[in-house]
Amino acid sequence: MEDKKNKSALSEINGVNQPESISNTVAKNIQQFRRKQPSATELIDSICSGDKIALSRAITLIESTNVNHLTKANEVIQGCLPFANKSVRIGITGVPGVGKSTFIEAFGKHLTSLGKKVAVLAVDPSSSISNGSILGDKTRMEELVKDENAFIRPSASGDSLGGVARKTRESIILCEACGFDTIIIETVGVGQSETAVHSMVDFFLLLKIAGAGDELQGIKRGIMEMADTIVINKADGDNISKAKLAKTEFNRALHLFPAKKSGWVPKVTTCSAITKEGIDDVWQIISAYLEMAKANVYFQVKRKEQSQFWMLETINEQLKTRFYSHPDIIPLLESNKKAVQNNVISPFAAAQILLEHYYK
Ligand SMILES: Nc1nc2c(ncn2[C@@H]2O[C@H](COP(=O)(O)OP(=O)(O)OP(=O)(O)O)[C@@H](O)[C@H]2O)c(=O)[nH]1
Ligand SMILES: [Mg+2]
Repeated sequence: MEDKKNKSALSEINGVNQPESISNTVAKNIQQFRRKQPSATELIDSICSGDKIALSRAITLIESTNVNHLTKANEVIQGCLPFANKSVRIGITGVPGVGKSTFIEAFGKHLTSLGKKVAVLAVDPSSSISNGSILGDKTRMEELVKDENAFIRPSASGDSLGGVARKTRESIILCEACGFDTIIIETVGVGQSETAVHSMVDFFLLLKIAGAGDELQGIKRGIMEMADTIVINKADGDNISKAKLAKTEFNRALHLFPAKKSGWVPKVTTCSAITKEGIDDVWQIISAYLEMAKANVYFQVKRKEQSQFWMLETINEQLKTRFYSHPDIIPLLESNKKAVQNNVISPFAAAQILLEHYYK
C-alpha cells in the first residue's frame, strides 16, 4: 500500500534533505544586524561624528517606502538640521556621454586634495529603470570611491521626479551634518531634473563638449540660463582648438541673456577630465562666485528661498501621492479617464467629481 502510494505521480515521496540555502553563521549575522538597527538618536550622533556607514543607513531610511522608516528618517533629518548648511552645493548637468562621471572623479579628487570633504549625490529618475549610470559610475569614479574624504551615493529610485528630488534634498542635510563641506549633485541633461537640481544648489555647472561649430544648437535655452558656468570638457588632444572655439561662441551667446539676480556674470572655461587640465580653473570660478554671492548676501537669501520652495514642493508631492494612491480614487479615476476620452463628460467636470469624492 505504502509502495503504491509512493509510485503515484500525485503523491509526494520522501525526498532527500534540502541543503540549507543559507549558513547558520550568515543567518545569525543577518539577525543580529537587523536587531541592532540603531535608534534615531544613535544615528544622529554617529552621523554628526562623521560616520559614513550611519550616513548611508539614514539615507536608506529616507529612500524607504515604509512608513515607520519615514518617521524615523524625519527624526534623523530634524536632529541633523542644526549641523547642516555649512557647505557649498554644486549642481552638475550635461547630456549623457559628456563626461559627468569622469569630471566628478577628477574634480572631486582635486577638492579632496585641497582638504575638502566631498559628497556626490544624484537626481536621475531614469536610473531606477536602467541602472546604467550606477554601474558606469562604479568604474568611472574608482579613485573617488576609495577616497576616505568622499562619499558617493547613486540616485534614489522612485516613480516621480519630485519624489527622487526630495530624497536627494533631504540627503544633502545628512551629508552636511556628517561633515561634508562640498556637495555635488549630478543630473542628466534631459527633461525637468535640472530645474529640480537648480533649486537645491548654490552653483550650477553645465558640462558641454565642443562640436563642429554648432554649439548652440540643441541646447535648451532654459538650461543655459540657469548655468553659472559652462565647462567645455574633453579639451584634450585634437579637441583643444575646437574647445577654444566653443568657448568663444558660448561666451558670446551668454551675453545675450539678461543679467542674473545674483549679479554674477556666467563664465565659460575648458577642461579635460582625463588630463586634469583646467580642473582647478573650475574651482577658481566657483570660489570667485562664492566670494561674491556671500558678500552681497545673495547666497544666504537664495538658500532661504530654496528651503521654502522645498517645503511647498513636499506638500504638493504628498498631496498628489495621497490622492492618486487613494483606494477609492484609483477605480474612479480609471472610469473617469475613459469617460473623458469618449467625450461623455468634460475634463473639468470629471476632475471636479474626483476631487469632491476625495475631500468627502
Ligand atoms: N578625451 C576625453 N574623454 C573623456 C573626458 N571625459 C570623459 N571622457 C570619456 O567620455 C566617455 C563618457 O564619459 P562619462 O564620464 O561616462 O560621461 P557621463 O556624462 O557620466 O555619461 P552618462 O553617465 O551616460 O550620463 C567615457 O568614455 C570617458 O572616458 C575627457 O576629458 N577627455
Ligand atoms: Mg555618468
